[in-house]
Amino acid sequence: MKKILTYGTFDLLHCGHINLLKRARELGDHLTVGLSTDNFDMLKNKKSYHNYEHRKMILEAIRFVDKVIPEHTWEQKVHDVLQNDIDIFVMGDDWKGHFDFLQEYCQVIYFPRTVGVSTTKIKKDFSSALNV
Ligand code: C2G
Repeated sequence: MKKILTYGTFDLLHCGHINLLKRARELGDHLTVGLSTDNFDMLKNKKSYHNYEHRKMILEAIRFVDKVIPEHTWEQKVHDVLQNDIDIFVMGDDWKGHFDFLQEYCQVIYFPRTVGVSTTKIKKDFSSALNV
């Protein structure tokens, strides 16, 4: 069984997230997603609209996602790769190069980001539409 791993916040889920999850899952037989906890989001200077439990529920409903684990720290990736017997680590290419150190443990693939959509843009578009 070829096992895939990726990480993210996945707030206000959109087609960019789905494209990433779909392509990741299509590389193998099982996709684990390391979902950023609310505390880790703060370390990433992010404030999610949906809390961790709701973002987890939403991800677990996606047919491309087989398992969701919490992402608490930047340092847990090697442990997660080894503990989950991961073959391929995947991220969008806005992270290109950041996780090459994992090549010692698994294949590392960066997929092109989906252009024109982001959680930040969704929030901005809503706030301007509501003139807030
Ligand atoms: N993504 C994408 N296209 C977009 C938006 C996002 O391919 N238009 C990808 C990102 O590159 C990432 C994944 O979707 O691989 C999740 O995006 P975020 O929730 O923004 O994740 P991020 O905050 O980048 O967290 O340790 C890694 C971090 O937790 C990554």
